[in-house]
Amino acid sequence: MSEDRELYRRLFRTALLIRLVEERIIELYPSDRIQSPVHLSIGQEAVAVGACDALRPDDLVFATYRSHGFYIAKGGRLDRMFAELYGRVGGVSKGKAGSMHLSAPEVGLMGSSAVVASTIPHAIGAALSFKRHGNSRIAVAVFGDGATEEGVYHESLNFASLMKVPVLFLCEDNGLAVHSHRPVRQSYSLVKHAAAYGIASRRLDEGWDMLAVRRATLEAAARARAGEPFVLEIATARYKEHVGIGDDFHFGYRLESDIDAWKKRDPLIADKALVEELTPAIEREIEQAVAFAENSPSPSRAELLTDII
Ligand SMILES: Cc1ncc(C[n+]2csc(CCOP(=O)(O)OP(=O)(O)O)c2C)c(N)n1
Repeated sequence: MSEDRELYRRLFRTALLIRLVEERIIELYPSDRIQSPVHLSIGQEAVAVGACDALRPDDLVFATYRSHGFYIAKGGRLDRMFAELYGRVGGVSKGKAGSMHLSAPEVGLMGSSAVVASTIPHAIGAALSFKRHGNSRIAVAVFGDGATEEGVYHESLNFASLMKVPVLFLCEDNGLAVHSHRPVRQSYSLVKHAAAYGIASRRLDEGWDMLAVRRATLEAAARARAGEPFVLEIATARYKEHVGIGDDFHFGYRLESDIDAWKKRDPLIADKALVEELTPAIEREIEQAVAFAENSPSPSRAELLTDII
């Protein structure tokens, strides 16, 4: 197998794993065994997969509440993720964090947060520490386009630019903040805006293309590693509703035809032969993780006040 083909298969397998995990979540959700709101990333997998593959294992990622994709792409254990969603002690945070606050520090996913933009300054702090220690690691702040309307995003750009910290700002631009489209919320272009802070940037429109995302991230990460903060904005599409497992086209705030246009280019839909080949083994992996969650006990009352701030 050629190197290119092998790389494509590796990325494709991880992306398909993320999609099938979230489709399993959709099946399980009505049973109420998942004790947490869920923000699905179906449609956006290529960003997490392409970006994480371009990072070194010791680079740190700080994510958002839509973080199943980044958790899996960074190498987090699937059984502990399902147990976390179930609110069980086998979960990554003993069931206290749920879907919105996944973390897997052992593989460099440092945290996720329901508070929009709140993990961006955490990434800056990590990057500052890398700089102080003189090592070549980078920190990646992942956020949606809506997060760029928070003051802390702007403060973070300013601080990163002044201090020249090794940070990659990675924007998943799905064009929506809950039900509001980007043009009614922003009058600026992210890349022009970065330039105003003296920060290099790039926008990638082909957010369905895992290899293109990987290439763009490799370049951006190299700049960040050299102490040049970088903004990488990647266009993508959220197929499902903002929070929950449904399709919400009946609300009329977005068009199904726009999403269909993304689906036509989505390799997880277009490459049927590879989906068919890889699905059975992935489904077995998912079932083992679900079984782990089902068999993990609920936390006892004595756990109520442990490990919390
Ligand atoms: C500080 C803060 N303000 C408002 C909210 C309510 N809220 C939850 S998600 C969201 C939209 C965020 O959109 P975006 O950053 O683009 O991420 P996406 O959901 O599209 O992935 C808002 C406003 C919040 N959780 N935190």
